[in-house]
Formats: sequence, structure tokens, C-alpha cells
Amino acid sequence: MGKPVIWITRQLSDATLDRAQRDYEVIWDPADEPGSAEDIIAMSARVDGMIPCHSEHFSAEVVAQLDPRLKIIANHSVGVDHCELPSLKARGIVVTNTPGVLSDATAELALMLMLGAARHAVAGDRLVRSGQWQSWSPAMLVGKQVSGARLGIIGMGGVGRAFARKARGLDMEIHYHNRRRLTAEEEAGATYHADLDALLAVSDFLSLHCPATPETIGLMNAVRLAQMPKGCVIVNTARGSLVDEAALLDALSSGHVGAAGLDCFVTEPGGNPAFAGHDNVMMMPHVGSATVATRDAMGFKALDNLDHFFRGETPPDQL
Ligand code: 8YV
Repeated sequence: MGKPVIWITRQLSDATLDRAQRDYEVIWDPADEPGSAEDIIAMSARVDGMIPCHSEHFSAEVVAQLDPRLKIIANHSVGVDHCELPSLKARGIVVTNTPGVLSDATAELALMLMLGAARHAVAGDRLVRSGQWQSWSPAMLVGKQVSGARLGIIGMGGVGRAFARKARGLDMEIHYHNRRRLTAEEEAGATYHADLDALLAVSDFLSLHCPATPETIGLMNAVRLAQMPKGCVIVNTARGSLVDEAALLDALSSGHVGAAGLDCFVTEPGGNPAFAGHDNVMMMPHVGSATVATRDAMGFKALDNLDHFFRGETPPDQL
């Protein structure tokens, strides 16, 4: 029997592409454009498996039109909100993701955004870079201190826990809300709030690390933002849809939210241009997991899942 045929939708790491090309017959376009619904449907008749990113959308309409040749979608992402899982399950298509391996990289970016937002990194960099820094004052770019502050984390999966671990090193007091309370060892001194409102009320800083599901979409709306302490800092490296962007913009304008660090937006690519009017917002283009080591680890994890599947075994990260 020949090698299984797989479609790799985007420019994955060289090590991933090399290994994939060794073990599979690979369809891959170096143009690195996101796969459209038409591309996905057409490709499903040519391949046994796919490695997509969050940029390819497997909606119920798309899934209904997939060719039965396609047996497995081995995502190169931990988030799977781009996949309509019930429809895929109903069609018997196996879906996997890449948990764990991107936790540190994403938590690092969340730290950067938290610190950058709190200390006016965008405005400071612009001032120096533009050559406009002509005077100095002790009142310049006065930020919010992280050390000793209370950090609220929503979602204590791999990324949330990695973020808590790193924030502990900054002497932050960690509070969290999660579907389940962690064990004492996992909590490592963090305070659990079964009630989200109770978490928000104590969070000087808030970082989002939960998946986008029907229950969490629009989670940070005007009412919830208003429950937080004045001058709070919001960090989002999870999914843009968790935040009501209009409400966050209003809260930034009123000063109720002091700053924000955003790697995710409702509209991607592109983001929300209205945030550019706020110097106290630091933004990145959805690159939480974009480190050399993590890109290799994600690609290898997706390939491990395919290898298991094509050997007739259950992939370790099957959803
Ligand atoms: C990815 C992500 O950037 O893992 C996720 O859920 O959003 C990101 O890590 C992306 O899908 C990489 O393929």
C-alpha cells in the first residue's frame, strides 16, 4: 500500500515539513494562503488526512460536503473552535489538536502583553523611535505595578497554568475561575473562585485562557468589565470572540479599564482598528504560539496523531 496522502494547509516549520514529506505523500502550497471552504471541500477528495491551522474553517456546511476519503483532521492548534465538532463526529471524521506543547510560548506572550500594557510599552517605544523624546519627567509614562497585584485567570488548562506559574515569579497573587477546581498541588496557592463575578471583583489584572464555546463567547461584556476594579488590565491570548470589543473600547475610553494586551480579535486577520486609537493597548497578530521550538513541537504533535491513526491506533489527542 502507498503512503497516505495528506494536505498541509499552511507554512509549517521546516522540520515538520521534512518529517511529513518523509512519511506521507504531502500536498502543500508554499504560497501559504488560508484554505477556503471550496479548497477544503475539493481537497477532501484527494487526501486521507489534513493538517489545518485555526485559519481553515470546518463549518457544518463545509463538513456536509466533505468527501468520504478524508478520515482525519489533525489540527496544528490547541483551539478547535474553527471545527464544528458534532458534524465532524457524525461524519466519523477523527479530529485531534495539539495540547500542552504551546502552553509556555503562549503564556510568555501573555506575560509580554501584560507587562507591556501595564507599562505603556507601545507609547514609550514610539516616543523614542520617533525621535520625539525631548524631555524627561518623573510623571512620564507612569504605569501600573504588577508585583504584589492580584491576577485573575479565566481557564486553567495548559496555558492558564503556565501563565500562573510564570506570574508567580513576578510576585503576583493568583486567583482563578475554571470549570473544575484544581487539586491543591495544581493550584500551588492560587485562590479558586467558583463564581466568575467574585473573580472579576478582585482582578487588578485579568488574563483569558479558556476556549471559545457557546458558553464563553462574549464572556467579557460591559456588565462583567464593570465588575472589575477601576484601572484593571485585560490580557487576551485565547480567542477574540471571548471579548465584546465595543464594550472593551468603551471601558478603555472611560478609563475603567486602564490598559489591554491583545493577541486575538473578533476579526482575524485584520483586528479591530478602533484599538489603535488607544495608546494603552498593546497588540500582536495572533502569534501566541509562534516560537521556533513550539512551531516544531506543534507540527510533530500533529504528525504523531496522524501516525497513530494510520497505524490503526487511537491518536493520543483525539477529541
Ligand atoms: C495557532 C492557536 O497560532 O493553538 C491555537 O489554538 O490559536 C494558535 O496556536 C495556530 O492555529 C497555529 O497553527
